[in-house]
Amino acid sequence: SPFKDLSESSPNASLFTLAPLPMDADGIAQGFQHYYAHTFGRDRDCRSSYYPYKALAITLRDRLMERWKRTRHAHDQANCRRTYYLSLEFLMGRSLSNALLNLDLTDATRQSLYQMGLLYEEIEQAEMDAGLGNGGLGRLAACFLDSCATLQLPVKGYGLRYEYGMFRQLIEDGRQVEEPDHWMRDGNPWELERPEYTQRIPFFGRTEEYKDHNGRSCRRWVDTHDVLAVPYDIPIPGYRNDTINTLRLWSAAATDEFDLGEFNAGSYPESVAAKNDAEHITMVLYPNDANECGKELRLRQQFFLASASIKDVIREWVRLQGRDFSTFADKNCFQLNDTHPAVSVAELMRQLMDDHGLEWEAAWEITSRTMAYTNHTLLPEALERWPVRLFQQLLPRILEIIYEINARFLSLVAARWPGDIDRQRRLSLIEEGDDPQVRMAFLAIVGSFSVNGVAALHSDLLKKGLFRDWYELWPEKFNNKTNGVTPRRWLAMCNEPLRDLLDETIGTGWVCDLSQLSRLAPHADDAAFRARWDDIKQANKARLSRLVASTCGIEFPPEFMFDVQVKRIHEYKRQLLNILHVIHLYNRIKHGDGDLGAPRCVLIGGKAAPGYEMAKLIIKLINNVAKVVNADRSVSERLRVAFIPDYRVSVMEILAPGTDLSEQISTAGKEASGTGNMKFMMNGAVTIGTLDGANIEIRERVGEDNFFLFGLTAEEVERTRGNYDPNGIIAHEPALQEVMGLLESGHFNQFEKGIFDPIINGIRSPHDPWLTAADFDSYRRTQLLAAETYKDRERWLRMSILNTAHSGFFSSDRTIAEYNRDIWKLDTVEPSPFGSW
Ligand code: T68
Repeated sequence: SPFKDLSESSPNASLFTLAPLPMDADGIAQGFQHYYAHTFGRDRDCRSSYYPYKALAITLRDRLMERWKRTRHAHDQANCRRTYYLSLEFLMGRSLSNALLNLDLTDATRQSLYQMGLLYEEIEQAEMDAGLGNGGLGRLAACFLDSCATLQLPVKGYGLRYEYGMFRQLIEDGRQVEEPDHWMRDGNPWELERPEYTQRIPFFGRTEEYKDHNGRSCRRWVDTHDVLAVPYDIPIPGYRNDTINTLRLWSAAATDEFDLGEFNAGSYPESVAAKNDAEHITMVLYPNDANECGKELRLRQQFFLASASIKDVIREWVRLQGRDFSTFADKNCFQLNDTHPAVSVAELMRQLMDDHGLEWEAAWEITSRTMAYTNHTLLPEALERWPVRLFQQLLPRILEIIYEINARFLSLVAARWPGDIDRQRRLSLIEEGDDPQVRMAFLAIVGSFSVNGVAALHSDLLKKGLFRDWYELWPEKFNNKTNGVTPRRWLAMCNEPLRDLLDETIGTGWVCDLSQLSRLAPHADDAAFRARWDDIKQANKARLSRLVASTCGIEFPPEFMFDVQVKRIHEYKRQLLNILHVIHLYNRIKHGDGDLGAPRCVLIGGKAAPGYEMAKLIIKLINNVAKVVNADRSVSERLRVAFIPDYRVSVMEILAPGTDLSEQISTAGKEASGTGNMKFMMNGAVTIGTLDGANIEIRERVGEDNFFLFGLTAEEVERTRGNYDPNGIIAHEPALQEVMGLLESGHFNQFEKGIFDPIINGIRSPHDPWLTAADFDSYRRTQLLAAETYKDRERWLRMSILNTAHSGFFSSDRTIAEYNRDIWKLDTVEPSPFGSW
């Protein structure tokens, strides 16, 4: 191994004491030139924007490096309690602009590049999004890391270094086509490989009993096929505070003996195949945002993350504290981002018992005081279950431990509710049946001291519905943590003109204390301020418009109302309701009826899971409707529609600032929280939405006059089930009837007969879980009100300003402060001074 310890040489301290690098335009220029010319060997003939980007990124990374080391050192010195955020997804997007903002180097960099004849705006585009997530859950993890670093909390993220991130979405003939996202092909300048911390992760094999040196009978996992987990660290800079936290991503690699055994048996190709198999674990992100598909590779990913991360934490524990685990639970906390890493509960038990010799009781005491679980969905089809037989094969020792946890837990249930067999069946970690399943959410709840939902309504519904029995058993575990988003990326970085106006109006303190935005509220009454707000919104709309023109080939006039819905395509999110309303507007314009309020541009974007046929058909419908609407001159002067392909973090950075109306129209009770809703609100969009997820809290804060509410409540949705009659509703509502008539006539699929039948049948089905027809009329009327309100410029601007002013609560700094107050209980840690180590 090239990572042997030094024996003779002993490097002196000066080797580790980095001098602070210059943090000004000249320093940036020097670093840039060094890497561009000396390291990459490029000159003026090179026209690619990639090398300037890479030279700049490394110049910045150099400036992160010393602060990063000082932060790690301070955490070690403080011997502080720490949290590990375990997540299969971190949707980081781009890092360059964020690093510049947080290091306060944006202006210096622009200036020094400009002097070298380069435009920053062009160079920043060369960075690929790190799309290591599906949507809200992965982006939340990224916002949380930013807030933890900004609040100087000792929190480390653990995830997987997928070779391929979220697929790239192309639209061909109106349909989604997926292309692999080989985002690291040209390298990733932000990562630091750490092969010296490689871990071995066991799979397959069998378990056996043996006697330890005290004659105690123990169990162990043997004959395993091991895979190496190699860590890569990504720096997470806090906002202008010198703290740099770490996101550690694991990459799978084959062990040496993997090939040797086979090689000696004379079958080299087989040995390479086995190697491939090991390395496939972190090859690709699973692109399903809701329903799980029970694939073995996915379970391998989950265990790989859990096992490697726990080993890493224990390695550090032993390095700093030795082999005494008695205070481990006081000093360590794992936050599980949904059930995806929930196998950690059993894996921590295994490592404590099998690798470190603890008894069951001691190991359980530690585990159940260390784990905390966040739930992100109420949809029953999204609840993870794994076939017992899969566990048996892939993770036999883990299954044994899960059985033992279950046995002990069920005897506790029996003692509390004697004879209540049905309750034991309901609460069992194992769902019985032809193909018994492990219920991962239940494993997470049993093993955790905290269980939280992500918005007030969602946490409430968890207690009343999905986890009712559990709440009855352990009410003290349950709590709410309403989501938030980082105001650095989602306001200061993506909306520079607005940031400057905010700085000028209320000072700069809002960036780290977003509640200060409330001081904007009085300015909503100031006509001169509104005019400046308007100018900024118009400029941001012009930028959005250029993006739509270049990616969709459709002109969006900035004076139209910009109505935007971007999120994963899912039936419960009801992109369909949106497009039905578009069809309604089209129909009214064609009939020359009455006033529709302001003209509008409707933009929809989002990816469908590759196997989710209905979601893909909805994309096709949106594109077909767009084609008809945009091609009709009589319509397109009042209405335009576009589907923006490959929606991702860097696209949202342009959309949020340029949006007037934010569509948050899920069937009530289905969207756990939403976080796009918060990004739009911060940037001065007004929401049209149902009483679902965090919309409820958004409306509470901005006031009912500044929010367009429609639709059934979650309770009404539940009551409607069983006696829902969409055909009756359609027959009694002329507007909807005409929309259905157009759809059913094949008006949007003239040459593709019958393709939308599944959509039509869905809307007309009394079993439609999303109640699209039930909410249509309320939606239509509320949309009309929004479009009329938009025409009253002063009124609308006031609403827009008040939305930003009351968005302070939705900062992820507030969310993280609550996680810390109620769950993590960490002390803040300042980095050690320069040169102190
Ligand atoms: C989202 N969930 C919720 N899941 O839908 C959203 N799922 O309401 C909430 O705001 C957000 O989480 C943050 O709390 C997801 O994004 C996934 O992406 C996902 C991925 C894999 C498997 C299951």
